[in-house]
Amino acid sequence: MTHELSPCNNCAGASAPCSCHDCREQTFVPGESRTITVKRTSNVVHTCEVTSNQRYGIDLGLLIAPKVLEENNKNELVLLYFSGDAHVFVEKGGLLRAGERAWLTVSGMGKDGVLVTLPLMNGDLITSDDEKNGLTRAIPRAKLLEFPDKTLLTITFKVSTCSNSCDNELIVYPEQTCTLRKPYRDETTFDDQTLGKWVRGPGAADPTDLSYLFQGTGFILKNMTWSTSGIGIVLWRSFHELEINHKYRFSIAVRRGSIYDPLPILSLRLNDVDQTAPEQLADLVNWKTLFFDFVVTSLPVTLAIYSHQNRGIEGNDTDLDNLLVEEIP
Ligand SMILES: [Ca+2]
Repeated sequence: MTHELSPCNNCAGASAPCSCHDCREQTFVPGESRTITVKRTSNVVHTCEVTSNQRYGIDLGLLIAPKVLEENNKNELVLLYFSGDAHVFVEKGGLLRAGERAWLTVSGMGKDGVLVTLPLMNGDLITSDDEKNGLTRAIPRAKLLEFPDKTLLTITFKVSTCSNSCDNELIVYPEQTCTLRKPYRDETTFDDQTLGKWVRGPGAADPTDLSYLFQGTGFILKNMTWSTSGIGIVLWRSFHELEINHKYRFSIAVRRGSIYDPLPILSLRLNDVDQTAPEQLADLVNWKTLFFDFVVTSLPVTLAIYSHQNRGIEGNDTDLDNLLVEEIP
């Protein structure tokens, strides 16, 4: 088999041209037992001369597939349960030898259906620390977040068997896969001057009740209650995409929307039941975050903001922003 690296990494920077691009790659399946002949070379980078041959008595079937350290026992990489980067780990032993080269990639289908490959090592030298303790490399969290939820990630690890030869053989470790799980997050900021997927309820029945106002860095939603009655659901939405037994937080930033009495009184509801105590909003300046946490037991889940103040045009005015439904640990 001819592998895809051409010219090989070691010759790319050489001062003299090198023609030995026909590198070979050895692939095997777990459990397979095979003895390979590996050419050992000198450390002279520019010549690629083979100065000695050495046989590794390695049973390739005993090579241990790389693993993602943060994955759970269901073979899932759940971003919700750790912070920062994930890490690929290759056990010490096997073919981990300081000074030799390795290729480590994580790949999966990107959002647009195109295969995305993250090169964690691209012909980089294995260090003595890697050889001694096993090799660990980070998968940047920001890169993982660019994949869709439930992406099947494939981890591929290859090593050259000499640091300087072009005529090397790449040994491919058993492939590892795990499923990426991203926490659910759905935020409505009103910055596009729409309600997004939220629906106006009887607590803001008149089309003129709700309006958008630019404040600082974006738009907020104002409920000026021009209707004759301001009581009832202001905004609601049914969620079909949440997952049973997963935990979520529903939150919104609110404050009093004008100097006129009476004060607005709001609560948050889950399936038509109050989950926060009705809260009177007296502060015209500072936002207050109303929130509650819930575990999904059946679908769909209907979330709502409920107005308990039964007044229309006089007072009962509210500012609302940043409606957020997010999965939590
Ligand atoms: Ca906003």
